[in-house]
Parts: sequence; C-alpha cells; structure tokens
Amino acid sequence: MSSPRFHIIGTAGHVDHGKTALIRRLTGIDTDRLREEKERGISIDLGFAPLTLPDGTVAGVVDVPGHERFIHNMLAGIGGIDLVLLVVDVNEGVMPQTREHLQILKLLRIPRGILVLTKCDLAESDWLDIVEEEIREEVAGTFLAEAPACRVSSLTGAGIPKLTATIQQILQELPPRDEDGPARLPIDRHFTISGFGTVVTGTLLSGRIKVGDLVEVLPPGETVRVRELQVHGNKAEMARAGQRVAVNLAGFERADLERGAVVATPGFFELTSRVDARLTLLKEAPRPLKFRDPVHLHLGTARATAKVVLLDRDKLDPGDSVLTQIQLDQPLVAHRQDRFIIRSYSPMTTIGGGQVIDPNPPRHRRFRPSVMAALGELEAGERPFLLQKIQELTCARAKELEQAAGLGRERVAGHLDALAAADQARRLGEQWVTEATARHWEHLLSEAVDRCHHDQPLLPGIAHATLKGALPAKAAPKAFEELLATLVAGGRLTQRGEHIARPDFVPQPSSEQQRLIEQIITLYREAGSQANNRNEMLGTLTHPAQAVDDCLAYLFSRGDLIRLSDEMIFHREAYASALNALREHFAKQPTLTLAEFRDRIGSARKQTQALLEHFDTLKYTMRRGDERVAWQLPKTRETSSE
Ligand SMILES: Nc1nc2c(ncn2[C@@H]2O[C@H](COP(=O)(O)OP(=O)(O)OP(=O)(O)O)[C@@H](O)[C@H]2O)c(=O)[nH]1
Ligand SMILES: [Mg+2]
Repeated sequence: MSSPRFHIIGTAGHVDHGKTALIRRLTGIDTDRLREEKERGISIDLGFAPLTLPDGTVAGVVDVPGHERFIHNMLAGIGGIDLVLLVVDVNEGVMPQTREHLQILKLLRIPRGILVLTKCDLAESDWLDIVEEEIREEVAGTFLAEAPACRVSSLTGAGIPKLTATIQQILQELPPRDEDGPARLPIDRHFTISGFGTVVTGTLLSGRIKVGDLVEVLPPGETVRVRELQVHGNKAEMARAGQRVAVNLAGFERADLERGAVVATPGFFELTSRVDARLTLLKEAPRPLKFRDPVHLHLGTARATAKVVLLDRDKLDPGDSVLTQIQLDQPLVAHRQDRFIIRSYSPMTTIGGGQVIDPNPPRHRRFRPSVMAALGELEAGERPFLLQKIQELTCARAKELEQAAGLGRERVAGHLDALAAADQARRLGEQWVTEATARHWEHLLSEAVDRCHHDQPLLPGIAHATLKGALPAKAAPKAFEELLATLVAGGRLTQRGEHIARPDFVPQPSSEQQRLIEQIITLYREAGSQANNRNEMLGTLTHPAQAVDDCLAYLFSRGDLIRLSDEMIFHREAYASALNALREHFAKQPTLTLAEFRDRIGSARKQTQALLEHFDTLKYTMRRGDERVAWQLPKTRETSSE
C-alpha cells in the first residue's frame, strides 16, 4: 500500500462570492470564527478546516478572505497550498479580487486548481454557461486554463459530491511532499497559555515533526521542545509534510512571536534581511518600479516592508522581469526557490512577485555585468548555485551549503560529488572549495616551501606548523593535511620528518657557512660526552646568532648533531655511544640510575640528565622514581643519517 499523502486546499476569489459557505458545506466547519467576521458577514482572517474525502484521506483546507483590505491575510494562507478552489459567484462573475487572486496564484506557482461557480441556485443554466465562458477567458493561458469547472450551491448542496470527487481526483495526481527534507512550518496562528507554553499552527511544508523533537523558532531563533502535536485537530505523535499542524512548544512564551515566524529543524534555516531574486512586475502594475522603491513583500506567512534594489537598470517597466536584490526591513526566513509576492504602498495592490534564488547573498554593486552573469548562473541551476556559494564562502561545509541551497542533504551530496567528478569543486576534509581555490592553495603551499628553501637554504625544508600558516585562516587543519597529502602523493613536495621540502631540494651551505659548520662540528666532536651548555660551547664564535642557528638546524637535520634540549647538544658519535651504553646496561640490568649512567658514559651529571630526559621523551626509557627502566629501546645500533 502506498503511504497516504497529505495535501492542502485553498480558496480564492472576490469578497462575498461564497468561499466560506462552500467550505462549511464541504467540511461542516464555519471558518469565520471571529465575532467581527460574523457581525460583518465577511471573512477577515484565515480559516482552517479538515476535509475528509470519499477515500478516507484528510486534506487541510485554508479559507481566505476576499476583501481587498485583507489581502495580506489571504497571502499568508495561500503560499503552501497544492490545490486552489477559485470561487466565482455566478451572479457577479469575474470581479477585481478574482483577478488579483488569480495573479497571486500564478506568481506563487500554485500547481492545480478547480473553477468553482457558486450560488448556482440563484441562476438559470444558460446564464451559468455565460459566466463559465467568462471565467475561462480570464484564466486562459494560466495554470487554470485546463482546470475542471464545478457548479455548486452551498445552500442546496447541489454539485458538492461532484466537486468532492474532483478534489480527490486531483489530489491523487499530485506528487507527495518532501517528507525527508528539513521540517518547515510557517506559523499562521499562535497563542500562549501561561505556564503551558505556546501553541503555533501552520501547514507543515516539508519534513516531519515528532513529539519530543527539538525545533527552532525563527525569529527569534530559539530552540524548543515539541511537547504536544495536533494534526487536523486530533492529538498525534507525528506530523508529516502537507498536514495542518498545531504544535505545543514547551516553555516557550514570547509576547513578540508573530505570524510569519517559522518552526523548523534546528540549524537549517536562517533569518535573512536580503535576498537575490527573480522579480516580475505585472503588466497590470500601475507604474514602473524604480530603484529602491519601497514595497510590501509577502513570503510564506511572513510579510515585511522591503526595497527593491534594481541592479542593472533604474526602473522596471510593467510586464518586465529582472534579477534583483531585495532588502528587507525586518528579517524573515527565506529559502532558495521560495516564491513571494510584492505589493505597492499606495494604492495597496499586488504588483508582482518572484522567486528567491539566493536567500543570503552579499551586497552587490550595481551595473556590473559580472554580478548579473553570476546571478543568471545561480538562477539556472542548483549545481552552479552550490559552486557559486562555495566560492563566495571560500570554503564551505556541506551543512552550510544545505542551508544556503534549501536542498536536502542527499541532494546536496549528489551535486557535490558531481562537481568533484567534473573537477569543479574539491573536498578537503570537512570543507568544500572550488577547484580554483584548491589549486590556489596548493600554489600557496608550494610557494611557501620554495620561499623557505630560498631564504633558509640550510634548512631541510619548511616546518609543518609554519607551512600551515601559508593557508588562509579559513582553511581547517584537515584541509591543510589533505592538500599536503595530495602534493606529496603527486611528487610535488616531500615530507622529511617535521619538514616539508621540494623532492629535489638538497640543503647547500655556502663556503662561508661550510667553514662555520666545520667549526661547530669540531667543537662538539672534541667535546664528546663532555659537551657543555650551548653558550659555553658556541659563545666564542663571532658569527651572528642567526648564522649559528641556521648551521645548527642544518646539522640537526643531517643527524650530525643531536639536540637533547635547548641547551644541550651532542655530537652524533657521543650520542651513539651513549645510546649504546644504555642498551648494554639494560641487557644486563633491569634498572638504571643517573649516577650509574654518568659513570658508564664518563660524563657529568648535567649532560647525563639531559641525555636521559631525551631518552625518556623518545620513550626509550621510563622514569620510575630515581631509577629508569627500559621501555621501547631500539634494538639495533643507531646508524648515523649519512
Ligand atoms: N443562495 C446562495 N447563497 C450563498 C451561497 N454561497 C454563499 N452564499 C451567501 O453569500 C454570502 C457570502 O458568502 P461567504 O461564504 O461568506 O462569502 P466569502 O467568499 O467567504 O466572503 P469573504 O470571505 O468575505 O470574501 C453569504 O450570505 C452566504 O450565505 C450559495 O451557494 N447560494
Ligand atoms: Mg469568507
């Protein structure tokens, strides 16, 4: 058995055309619940009712007000619907809000619809034909062009069974909603019960919500626990995409919570004050839209005042469509591909709408062909969008990309794999970078190695930790390791202990350095196991300290000298015989004291201590009180690195 599907039906149409009466006839519920609505006989706010279909499935119904003063409420309810009932009173025919609602439905890309002719009990059938013809003309060329028409009377119930069957038929044809994606529930109603938290209601657009889940409410951006759920008015353990849901949020009592806030899977959505969008100005718009003209923007159940920042022109003519940036005066949750409506300030009419292509863009400079080209790319597809996002962020975690793109994890992973396969993006540890960035970073690393070879030709290479600093701070340690591994595997760099070098690099002392090197090595060879503190040994040299340091580093890297501590250095011969002495000792005895070892190597306490501590750090020996025992003593006699 296929899993049940959940869908939302909405109404639309001019004031008084019979939307609420129709819903009452279909569901038995009066969605005009406010006293003012009852008194004035018109709907003001949204109404909700569950509709049980002949096959037993339950659809949610959203009833909207038709009066032009309450279009903002209509917009808050119409966004998430799958099927619209476009209601026309046969006695009045097509009226201004029939048209305005139709424009809105078109701009929001509502997938399916039914033309419902109401109050048929008041008209002759010839007249019904004429009105249906008029409606057909109105919807020609729109998504409703082929929509079925139903003639009903909510008074007598005539035509209602056929309408119900038609609704069921269309809902069965609709694809199921994305239940695997993140949960997203734009709040359309909310109330707080002191000591009980807050109850919010809305249509769950995607995902699932379960009792006990943690969800995020944005704004404000607070994470709270779901204490209780109701689906279509009945207690439930889980709510699924496409259902009307009431969520009791434990311990969440906010006076400033508003319609338009979103309940969502935590960490997935962000509040934004700026979106890039494809914006279309209706050809019916009364005048062109100018740069930074203020508008009302409606997205989901939210609305905000906004300014349209035209990027490639100073005015947008009615009927035209552009890529633009919209600045919002209040932050709201927007997602890529969300549809929105804009309305003008005065007169307050719907003038256009569009689709979000980037919910969190940087500020753009105007009249830049490169900006427009990038926006075009972004609009064109998910993959270019992801690539562009990676580039903008320099490096991005998959999670960040899921958020930015508004796509599920699987989907984003699929695109990233494809981008990697096409050599357009590269995964470095947890981070994704564009291939261009990866190459640039490789170049930075190679360059740092070359610079080190040039500036410090005596060093075997650049220290691992120093090399890491060649990458921008944004690069995670793992990304550095991955790049380094690639460069080493490709033979472009080589790792020598703690140093990284070009594979063909050989430290080359100058003749002057060579003389100093020989002086130093002679000093230490002659001192043998009596080698004293560094200052005592090298203090007489007249060379600059840096020159001495460079030579020492060179000698350490070659193994000619062994650095026991900052102060204590041994010639490799003295070191080898000390290590040998250590081995010989432990071959016969289980423990070793400092004095015993001092006598064995014929040295003094200071040197012996430095040696033993060095052996400790190498884990050759382990300290036990005043004694040492063998730990991971190397078996074979150490050979010099020459
Ligand atoms: N005779 C007759 N009257 C109807 C029918 N449907 C609705 N009405 C009447 O028309 C009036 C308006 O109906 P509503 O359902 O409130 O209209 P509406 O479209 O919801 O109006 P708004 O929500 O304010 O836009 C009411 O007085 C209804 O009783 C019908 O099929 N036949
Ligand atoms: Mg109504």
